[in-house]
Parts: sequence; structure tokens; C-alpha cells
Amino acid sequence: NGHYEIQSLDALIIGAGFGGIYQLKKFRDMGLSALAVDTAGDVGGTWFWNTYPGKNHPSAMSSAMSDTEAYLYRYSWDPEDLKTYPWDKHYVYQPEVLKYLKHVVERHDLRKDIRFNTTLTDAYWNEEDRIWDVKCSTGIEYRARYLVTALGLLSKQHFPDIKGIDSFQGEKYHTGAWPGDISMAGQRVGVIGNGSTGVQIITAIADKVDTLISFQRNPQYSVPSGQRDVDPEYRKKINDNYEEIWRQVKDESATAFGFKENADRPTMSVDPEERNEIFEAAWKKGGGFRFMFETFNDISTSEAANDQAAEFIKAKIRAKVKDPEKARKLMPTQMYARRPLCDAGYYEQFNRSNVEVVSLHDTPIDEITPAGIRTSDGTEHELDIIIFATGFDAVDGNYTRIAIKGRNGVTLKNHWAPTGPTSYLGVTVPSFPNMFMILGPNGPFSNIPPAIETHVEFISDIVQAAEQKGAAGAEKTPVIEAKPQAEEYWTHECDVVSRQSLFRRTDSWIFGANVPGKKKTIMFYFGGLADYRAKLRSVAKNSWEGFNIE
Ligand code: FAD
Ligand code: NA7
Repeated sequence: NGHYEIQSLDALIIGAGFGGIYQLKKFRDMGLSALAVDTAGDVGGTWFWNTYPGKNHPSAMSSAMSDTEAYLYRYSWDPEDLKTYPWDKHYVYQPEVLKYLKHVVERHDLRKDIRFNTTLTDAYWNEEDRIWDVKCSTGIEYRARYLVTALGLLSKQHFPDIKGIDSFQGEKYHTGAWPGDISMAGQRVGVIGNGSTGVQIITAIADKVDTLISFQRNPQYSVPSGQRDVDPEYRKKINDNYEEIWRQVKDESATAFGFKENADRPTMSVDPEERNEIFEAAWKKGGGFRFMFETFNDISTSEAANDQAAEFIKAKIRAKVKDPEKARKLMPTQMYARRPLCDAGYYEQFNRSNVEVVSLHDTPIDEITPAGIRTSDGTEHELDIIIFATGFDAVDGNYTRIAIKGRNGVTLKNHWAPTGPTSYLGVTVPSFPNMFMILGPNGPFSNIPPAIETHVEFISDIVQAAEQKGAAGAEKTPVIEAKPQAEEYWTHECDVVSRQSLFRRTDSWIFGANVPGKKKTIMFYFGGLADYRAKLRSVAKNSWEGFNIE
């Protein structure tokens, strides 16, 4: 149209985190011309943006920690790199994950095909040319036969709409868009939110700030992370068994966190003493998912079992927090049925005289004032910095804020409006031909890197199959599209499988219940990664069941 520079490609990938990087590599290996774009100024996705300060890290610009163990918070497909790339702690901090992803990009020479500071604003399926027309913030228009969205499921920050928020005269930061090296020494800091991120940041900065107030809506259950150094013997054992480890993680495990879920032991099948010993051993070993899924097989499905795990953690909180009033506020009141948290000494921080907790159940926030936060009891908590650890408009948030138009000009947002986000297999949506999502709605709920690999490999395989079909005589580009019945089937399947999960009965981002106005709905397949992968294999084997390939 005269205003846009136009570039034609086989495939355009949106996002350059774990997902986009691998997809770029796969498409390139398949001989397709592919490019990735990202709003960010470099690769890394989550690990580019979440640079909030962290515990025990020399640099102030450091931070967020993965709670997947280091040996599994990486790609599985480069055996030599797996064995040689260094990691010295059991869990990786943000700077190390970022460094690792940059290393992968350099090692496979991918950087030349990534454009940074580039946001997809509009994409539409051009029916006639069978192509995606994509407009970006830089003024370049891409015409791509395939569009892969790797926009991240925890990527669009959620800033709560609190009265007076713009009047605050101090600094305010969201953890998911941390602006860089910020000194908090001597400052009065308020943290709103105490999920995984809030727990990490509170633990990290408590001894560095003048005063810290945690504005807490729902108290959380958290177990120790068990962070420690990696000794060479441990590393050798991992290296010697890596192939078998990944096989177990991908094809035998539900959570894909590297331990064997306890499939046979209900919580009530052992006497109270043994139960306590099992919980205690898991507590000492550390790890949130491990505590919930390695100990017994029914903590996330049986209320009675859940109650036992909850009581064990509550007793730990009581023992750790000295001030009874603070302990009361920190004591969880709901089921233990959100994403399981782990920490490096969170509850202990409240024994410091400079650290307070304000229960927003007792005294909700009335408004943010120029000087701080005023709660309903009339107290104005004076602050220099407010940190929003309020999470993300998760899973579909990055999809509904841009205009992705499929057949007949219908946007993905409109397609999802009546029901909440849906898909076939978490990867495709009918009426959006040749578009594939990495970690789209109703993908597997598990450790994420192997889930991403599963998606990238499935997408690459179906594109390969279609390309081969196309090469056999057709003149036009192949079109791959999920059938509406396939989407219905998968939505129903995800609904049925999640019915027995207690997670569904507790409000959190996992069911879209953390953002006001967002429809509470099913966002994940809760049947586990191994089972999910078996389903994908069967789809491929049955001539790409549920898809039209034309
Ligand atoms: P992301 O890394 O989120 O990357 C998406 C990218 O897409 C972003 O860079 C974004 O800028 C870009 N983008 C979005 N929209 C557009 C657009 N319209 N145009 C251009 N670019 C766009 N997972 C685990 O499995 N284990 C953990 O221990 C763990 N810890 C976490 C800790 C934190 C603090 C957070 C926030 C997440 C954590 N996660 C963890 C989840 C983590 O997001 C994933 O593991 C993984 O990094 C996701 O990779 P991705 O490529 O799918 O998405
Ligand atoms: P989470 O887990 O969504 O936690 C967000 C926190 O912010 C949680 O404590 C919320 O309270 C709180 N919150 C959200 N909105 C408000 C308002 N309006 N007022 C007060 N408090 C609020 O996000 P995280 O970033 O911690 O973690 C997200 C994922 O990233 C995590 O699961 C890991 O996978 C990595 P609530 O509990 O809802 O009452």
C-alpha cells in the first residue's frame, strides 16, 4: 500500500523465548525461510523481561528463579550441549537462563533471523493468496505461508486497576517488566501480590530495604526449594543418564519435573506417623511440585488428602513465624490447590522487624495515594516504591490484545468470546489455517520446556507432512486447518480431565480467574505430559486426525 515494506517468507514466528527459538531452528532445518520477531530487545522471553532482584546473587540485576531443576530447564535436543554446558546450582536464576538461551542462539547461528523491538500488531489470513499478512510496529509487512505464535503464557503483565494508581508519587514497577538495576536500599517498599514471584521478591529484598510491607490477598502454601550447589558427582550421574531422564520426563511423567509421581499411594493409606515422615522427607528435599506429586497420588484430587498436606505446611508456618499476629495473617485459609510454590526462606522474613504483612482480607486497599497505599481501616502506608507482583493475564492475554483475523475476518478474540479460549490440542484453532500456537490454551499443564518441545515438534511434523503433500503436484500452498468438531472434542476432553482436580475449585491464573472480567474457564489439559504426547502421536498416526490438509 505504499507505506509498508513487504517481505515474503515461508514462516513467521512471533516470540523469541524458549518456544520461538526452537521453532526457528526447526523450520530452518526443514529448509524453510523463517524469521522470528519479538517486542523485546533481545532473545529470552520470560527471562528477558523478569529481571527483578534476587536472593544470593552478586548483581542487583538478577533474580527470578526457575523452580524446575536446572538439568530440565533447557532443551533436550542437543546432547553434546546438554553434557557440557555448565550449571552450578540446582535451580537456575534469571541471568543464567538468559545466558543459556543466548548461547543456544549463537551456537546455532539463529540471531541473524530474529528481529527485535518488533511487535506484531495485525495479522490476517488472506484467503485468496493462502497467506498470512502480518503487520508489525516497525512498518514492515510480512507475508508468510505459516504463522507460529510463541507469545508466552505468562507474558502479558496484569496491572490491577486500583483507584488512584496513577497518583502515586513514588516509583512503581511490575515484576514482569522490570526496568533494570534499581537500588532499593533505604527505601520503604510495598509489594502487592504473593504468588511465586511475590514470594521470591519478598525473600530477596527483605534485608536490603528500610521497610517492606507485603499487601497480601490470599496467604499461600510454600515449601522450601532446596536450592543448593551442584556437586560434580551429581552432574556426572545426570550426564550419564540424560537420555533415559528425558524419556521418563516426556513419556512417563505427568508433571515432567524429573521425579516419579507417586501413582499408587493415597494419602490416607498410611498411618499418621508414616504420613508425617513422608511429608518431612519431601520438605527436606525441597521442590513445590515434588511435595505435591511425589509424596502421594491424591493431594490435588482428594479434599481429605489435601487437608493433610495443608495441615503439615501450616504447622511449619506456625513454627517459623514468631509473631502470632503475623502468623495468623500468613496462615492459608483455602485449599492447597494452586500452582505449588517453593521458596528460599520466605516465611522467615516476617520475623524481621522491618517486614510487615497487611491482610487485604482484613483491610482491603481503598486507594493508592500520592504517598502510598490506604487501606480500609484508614491507615495510609507511606511508601517510596510499590512493586506489583500481581502476575499475568495468562495464556490468552497476549492473543486477545492484538488483532489476529482468520477466515471471514473473525478475530481470535471474537472466536473465543462466547466460550473462553479454546483450541484443538493447544496448538490450532479452526478458521485460523496455517496458524499454530506454542503453548496455546488447553496445552499440557507441566514443566514447560518439554511441553514447548512437544508443540514445536508436532507443528514442524504437520507442516512437513503438508509440504510433502503439496510437493506431490499441487500448485498452491498447502492449507492445514483443525476441524470445528476437533476443537469441540478437545475442549470437552480438557473439561472432563480437569473435573476431579481441586485446582479448578481455587481461583488462580491456571483457570483464568486472576484478572477481573476474564471468563473463568479451562486453560490446560490436566492429563499430564506423557498422556498428552501419546494423544499427539495417535493424531499423527491416524493421518492427522481432526485436521483438514488441503
Ligand atoms: P515467553 O518466554 O513468554 O516469550 C514470549 C515472547 O513473545 C516474549 O518475549 C514477548 O515479548 C513476545 N511477544 C508477545 N506478544 C508479542 C507480539 N504481539 N509481537 C512480538 N512479540 C511478542 N516455567 C517452568 O517450566 N519452570 C519454571 O521454573 C518457570 N519459572 C518461571 C518464573 C517466572 C518468573 C515466570 C514469569 C515464568 C516461569 N515459567 C517457568 C514459565 C515460562 O514462561 C516458560 O517456562 C517459558 O520461558 C516460556 O517460553 P515461551 O517462549 O513460550 O514464552
Ligand atoms: P500469580 O501466581 O498470579 O500471583 C499474583 C499475586 O498477585 C497473587 O498473590 C494475587 O493474589 C495477587 N493479586 C493479583 N491482583 C491483585 C489485586 N488486585 N490486589 C491484591 N493482590 C492481587 O503470579 P506470579 O507472577 O507470582 O506467578 C505466575 C507464574 O509465573 C507462576 O505460577 C510461575 O509459573 C511463574 P490472589 O492469590 O489472587 O488473592
